[in-house]
Amino acid sequence: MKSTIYSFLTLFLILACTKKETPKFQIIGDFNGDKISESLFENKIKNETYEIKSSNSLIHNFEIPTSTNNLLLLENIGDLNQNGKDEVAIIYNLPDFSNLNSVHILEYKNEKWTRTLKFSFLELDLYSSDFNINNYIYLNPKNKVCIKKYIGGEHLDLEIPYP
Ligand SMILES: [Ca+2]
Ligand SMILES: [Ca+2]
Repeated sequence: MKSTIYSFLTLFLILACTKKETPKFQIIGDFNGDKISESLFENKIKNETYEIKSSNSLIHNFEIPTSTNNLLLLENIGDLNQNGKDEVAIIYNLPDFSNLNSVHILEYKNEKWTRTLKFSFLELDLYSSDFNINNYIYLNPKNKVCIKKYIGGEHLDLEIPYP
């Protein structure tokens, strides 16, 4: 009886240890414009190296620069330029003590992830309980892309040209 309990315990421990790490960030959208939703999630390649990987194997991975401590944010912000592909916002976890960080907007173009926009952002905002990235980049009623940019100590809502 005792050995059976030990066997179960061992099996439980093995299962617990081999359980896959749940990705911290996982989003759903149509990122390649084939009208089928896929997921995007962070995936550990090795030690400190991470990538953004898709459930659709046709979408190539995006390696997160090792100069960062991975991500603070990964969000689907919708199809800003209305070309059928959802854009992705990412914020890197920068190993510095600065209050300033940047929002990077990526779109999947010509078989690779391309940065279409980058704007400055007050990192403290991210820790506010009502933080929503859709207040920082959005379409206005005229369907123009707007960003809330942190510049000169204040937030400015700006309409900007977008690719
Ligand atoms: Ca798709
Ligand atoms: Ca798009």
